[in-house]
Amino acid sequence: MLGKNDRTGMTLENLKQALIDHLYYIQGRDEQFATLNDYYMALAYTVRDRLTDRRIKTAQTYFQKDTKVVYYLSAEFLVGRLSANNLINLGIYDEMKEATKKMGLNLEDLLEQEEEPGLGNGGLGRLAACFLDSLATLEIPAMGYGIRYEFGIFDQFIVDGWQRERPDNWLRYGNPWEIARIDYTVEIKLGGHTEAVTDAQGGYRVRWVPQDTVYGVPYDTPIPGYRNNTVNTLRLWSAKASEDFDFQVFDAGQYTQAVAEKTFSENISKVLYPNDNTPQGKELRLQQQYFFVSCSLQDIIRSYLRNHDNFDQFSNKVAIQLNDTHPSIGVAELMRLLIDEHALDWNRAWDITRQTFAYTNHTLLIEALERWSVSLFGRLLPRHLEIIYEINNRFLDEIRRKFPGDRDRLERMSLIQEGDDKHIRMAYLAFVGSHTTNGVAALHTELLKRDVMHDFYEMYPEKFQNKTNGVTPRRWLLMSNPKLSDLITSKIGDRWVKDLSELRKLEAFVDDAEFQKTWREIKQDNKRTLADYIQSDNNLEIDPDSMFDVQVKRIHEYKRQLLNALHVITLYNRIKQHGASPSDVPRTFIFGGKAAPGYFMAKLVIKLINSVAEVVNNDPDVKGLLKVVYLSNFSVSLGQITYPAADLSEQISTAGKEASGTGNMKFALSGALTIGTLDGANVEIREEVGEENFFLFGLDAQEVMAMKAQGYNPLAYYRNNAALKTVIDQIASGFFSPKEPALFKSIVDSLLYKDEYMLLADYQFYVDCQEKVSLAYQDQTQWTRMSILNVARMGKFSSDYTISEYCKSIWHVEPVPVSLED
Ligand code: DL6
Repeated sequence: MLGKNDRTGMTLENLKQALIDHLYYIQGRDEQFATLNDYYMALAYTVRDRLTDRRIKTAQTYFQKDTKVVYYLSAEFLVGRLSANNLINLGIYDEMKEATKKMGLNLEDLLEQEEEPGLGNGGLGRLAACFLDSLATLEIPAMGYGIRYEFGIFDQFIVDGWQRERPDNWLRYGNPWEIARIDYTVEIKLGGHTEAVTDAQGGYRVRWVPQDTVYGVPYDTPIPGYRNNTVNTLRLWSAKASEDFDFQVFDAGQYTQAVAEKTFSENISKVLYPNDNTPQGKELRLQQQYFFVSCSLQDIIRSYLRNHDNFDQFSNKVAIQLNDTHPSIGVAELMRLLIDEHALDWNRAWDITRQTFAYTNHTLLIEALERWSVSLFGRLLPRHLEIIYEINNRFLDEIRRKFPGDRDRLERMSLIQEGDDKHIRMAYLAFVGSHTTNGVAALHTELLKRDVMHDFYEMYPEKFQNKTNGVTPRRWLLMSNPKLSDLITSKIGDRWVKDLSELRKLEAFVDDAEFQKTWREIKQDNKRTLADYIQSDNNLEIDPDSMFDVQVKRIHEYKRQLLNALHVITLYNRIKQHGASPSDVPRTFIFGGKAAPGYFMAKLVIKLINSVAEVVNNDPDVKGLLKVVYLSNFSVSLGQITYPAADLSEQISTAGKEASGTGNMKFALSGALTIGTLDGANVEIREEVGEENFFLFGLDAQEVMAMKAQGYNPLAYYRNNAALKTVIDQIASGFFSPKEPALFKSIVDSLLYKDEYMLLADYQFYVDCQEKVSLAYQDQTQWTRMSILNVARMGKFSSDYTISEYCKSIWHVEPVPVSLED
């Protein structure tokens, strides 16, 4: 029977034997010479065997039952390290710990060997990973499709306060979790031209004659559900040259050129673009998007046709979610495949396409909405450009019928932005080509409807839905905060792991002094763990008794790390001027996050934070009261020790700019209190945890817009606020950069003369609110109470809940349990 034989058994003895076998037969090592990495690989293969059993059984079940399957298309999957998660979900973490111990090894040391696959930039990619975990846990037939980047998000290191980047060669030692499925390789066309042909029935068809072709090779990673038999698949595509060499060039004696061209086509899956919320419009990026989308759609059709001989049931069996616009070329590609390759007529193909796709929007930043230059697009995808023009013509006709004579509206809603340099608006294509569009938090969805996609909302209000983001409780509580998890389980049982709303039961213990004490001790332990990490990585001693005030996320002007830095300087000045006051709570300010390598202002903000740290950390007058730390190379793994150690979570974006945020949820789930604006999911977090347990400050989205409309003048704030003026003057005069006094001039100028993100308007609200935080922190009993209530009321932000809502009202899919019995 599956799962019970020696090869895949779950007993301690089975696991130990499997480790030894894999070490010997796969790694080719005996115990005497094996390195830690060899043992890690043996462990990963041991776990993978057990997953393979279940993965095959899962696939068979879906096939036999001909279930509807959700396909989640995403250019990013930031899955984090897999080993511990897989052990936990399989329910063999403790057995493996024992088995490794018996072999004289420490399981945690082995788990540390795993390279983290950095196949994403931040929130969007990590959300996709949480969703995969939830889909498998909820037993939903599902598959993730993306790109197997050879180089993930760059490694960040800090030199003299500046961010430096190094390529992330994560596949260097091999990846034991993936299996290449060469048999499912597909061919992708690029470039060239189209021509009209007549088919056998005398009908008119279009043939795409490409300039190049490249192969997509799938690599499968198993995604197990929590303690069930479901193991879904994440299928990532790697580009492979279609011929080993171009034989014509080769025959002409140009051997090296022939090889170089081969490498060139393999560049498609070489590297992840390191931009978060800022698309670049580069040709390689469009190639990447088309490459993985076409591979995936061909694969989906192949799989569908195993059980069907026509497309009548396609949208009843296939639900495809577009994670942002990155895969939105899928709308045109599915049309092309159905019309050109499977001979469907336009209307039928269009119905199927729209009933199959749904689109998630993840940003309100206008500059982040993807647009492709028509000329670039037409060069790479000539057939798709024709299809998009046809979709647009029909769509414009629809608008004309509904709003006769409204020319401005036609221009505003057209999929093609006219002008000297025409562009395709990918968000509009995604909307028009799908049955549902959703935002990722209630406020975000409202702003989409009211503002960014208002015309579309007027025309098709029923197509808009909200699906507030969530995070998986497995990684973001059970795995990253084991002590808190154990405490919670000891009080309310372990059902919360699969049903986070169970955490509400913790409210019964909120005033229990013993429980509060243990709660505090656990936070203290987690703070010590982070302090130890900082000691070894930053060579900096921090005090676990100080308040850990943490802002970790991508560095972006709208996220306002700079506002946080202004507050640090304000406190520093106050202590320098007046000495420590009784209300001063010792604080450690912890920052972390990567800036896009080409984003000058974001990199300058990192330099400023590190320059402030240099001054503050070396000034004896503030010793014991203030410390500033920059965590380099923030990642999923580093997040796992950072969120559980935080006292205060900084969620301070300009209202109306952060679509949702998910870090805000991870912090609160580990008992940090939030200081935040009414932005993204902060609004709903505050509603859930109670306004008395959340530190709110700043303008709301309406006020931001109104103030902008009136003509915002940041200089007035500077002139009328002495403390703020001092801070900005210090930055401007080189107080933090004595060797280069004008270093931060662009930051100062942008604050004083533009202040796009309204830091100065929010500054005093923020400083005042931070005072309230300090006061609250002095009453540790009250603080602990608030911390417990934050955790207890986080049920809504489980990605299990989010996914169950997608299943119910977008995908219309049901759980399909998998049995291991034959
Ligand atoms: O929905 C996941 C995540 C949100 O939590 C963030 O608020 C949002 O900024 C992020 N959006 C993007 C958008 N685009 N790109 N590329 O990363 O999505």
